[in-house]
Amino acid sequence: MEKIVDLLKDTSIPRFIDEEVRPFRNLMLEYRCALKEVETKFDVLSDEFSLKYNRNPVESIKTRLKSPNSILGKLKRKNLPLKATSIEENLNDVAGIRIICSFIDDIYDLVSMFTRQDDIKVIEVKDYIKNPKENGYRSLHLIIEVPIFLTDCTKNVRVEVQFRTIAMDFWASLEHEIKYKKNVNSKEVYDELRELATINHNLDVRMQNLRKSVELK
Ligand code: 0O2
Repeated sequence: MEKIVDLLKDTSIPRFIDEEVRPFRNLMLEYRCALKEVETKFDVLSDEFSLKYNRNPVESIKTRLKSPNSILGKLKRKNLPLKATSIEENLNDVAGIRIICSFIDDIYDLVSMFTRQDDIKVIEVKDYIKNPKENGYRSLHLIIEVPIFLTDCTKNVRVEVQFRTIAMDFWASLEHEIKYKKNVNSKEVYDELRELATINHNLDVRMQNLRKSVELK
């Protein structure tokens, strides 16, 4: 919460944000609850899958709540009102969960197990594994709504779920580091990262084929 206090000192942000502090806090609480709900669902799927098939499809799970600075930055970039209701209506990625899987097939299995749950409403699917981004980025993104049960009501809350293999996550993490932290933007670096993405994908495919051939033996 200190961060929102810092933001109040930023004169470029209109003063009416004062009255938005409480709704903003409530909204963040809802996003935190939604993340817990979704994380539990993947813990359950992973536990049962492990028991059934004797291997774990989920390598790790990371959750993150977008920082107040990034939220306000995104609202400003999109020329949207700096209000809690505007966050709720327009931003899909305030609550984010990343599921890192061992193999590509595990991603599609988990997506199908997760999205057929009765209380999950799929809003959007972006399959950057089948259709990688121009720069080579691969991952499968879902925007979903999950109900959370509060003291006096039930609310459907949006969460972005990203599925990656270990290899995809390795590439994306380093690409993010190189691109944003070091602020490098040359064609040489872009081409190299793109080529590495292809090598990375081939690695994923070969690992998966190897697992399948070992399972058949
Ligand atoms: P952070 O810090 O991970 O949250 P939208 O959010 O819908 O306005 P867009 O581009 O349509 O924007 O969403 P998309 O394509 O679903 O991508 C959103 C998130 O995917 C990003 O969130 C990254 O986490 C990840 N992502 C997408 N493209 C790339 C990429 O080329 N490289 C890397 N490393 N990650 C990518 P944020 O908000 O950018 O960051």
